[in-house]
Amino acid sequence: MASSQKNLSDFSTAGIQGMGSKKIALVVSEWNTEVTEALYSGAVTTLLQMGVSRENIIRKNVPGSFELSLGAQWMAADDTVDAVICLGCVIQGETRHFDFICNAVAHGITQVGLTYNKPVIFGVLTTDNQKQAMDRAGGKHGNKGDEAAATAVKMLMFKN
Ligand code: DLZ
Repeated sequence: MASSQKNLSDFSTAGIQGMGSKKIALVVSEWNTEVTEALYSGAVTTLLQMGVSRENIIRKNVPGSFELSLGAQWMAADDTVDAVICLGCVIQGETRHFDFICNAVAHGITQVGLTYNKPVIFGVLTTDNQKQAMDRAGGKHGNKGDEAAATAVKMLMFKN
C-alpha cells in the first residue's frame, strides 16, 4: 500500500508496556534538515507517548543518509541501546545519486539490525520532491518519524 493511502501517524498503542527502561538511539541525517527535524520531532513525541523516558532517548547526527548505516552500527554496538531509529530524507535529483544512496542505506540498515539482533528502523523518506517529503513529515500523510518510533516500540514488544 502506498503511504499516500495510509496515514503514517495512524497506529494503535494498545498493549504497549514496559518501555520506561528502554534506551532508544535516534540517528538523524543533516541533509534536507527541514524534513529530518520534523521526523525527529515526531519520533520523540511518539516515543514519549509510548512510555519511553526522555533521558533514555539519545540523538546523534550524521552528515547525510548514506552515513546512517555506520551511525546506526556505532549506536547498535552499545549494549545499553535497545533499538536504533534512522531518520533521513533522500530526494530524487537529476543524477543516479538517489538510487545509490537509497539502496546503500536500505541494505546497510537491514544488515546492522541482523548483525546486532536488535531493532534498527528505516525511518527514511525517499521521495520525488520536497513537497512529497513534507507531506510525510507531519503533513497530510502523517509523519514517517511517528511511524518509525512506533515500529521500534512494536519490535521491542515482539522481542520481550
Ligand atoms: C550527496 C547527497 C545528495 C545528492 N542528496 C542527498 C539527499 O537527498 N539526502 C541525503 O540524506 N543525503 C544526500 N546526499 C548526501 C549523501 O547521503 C552523503 O552524505 C554524501 O554522499 C557523502 O558520503
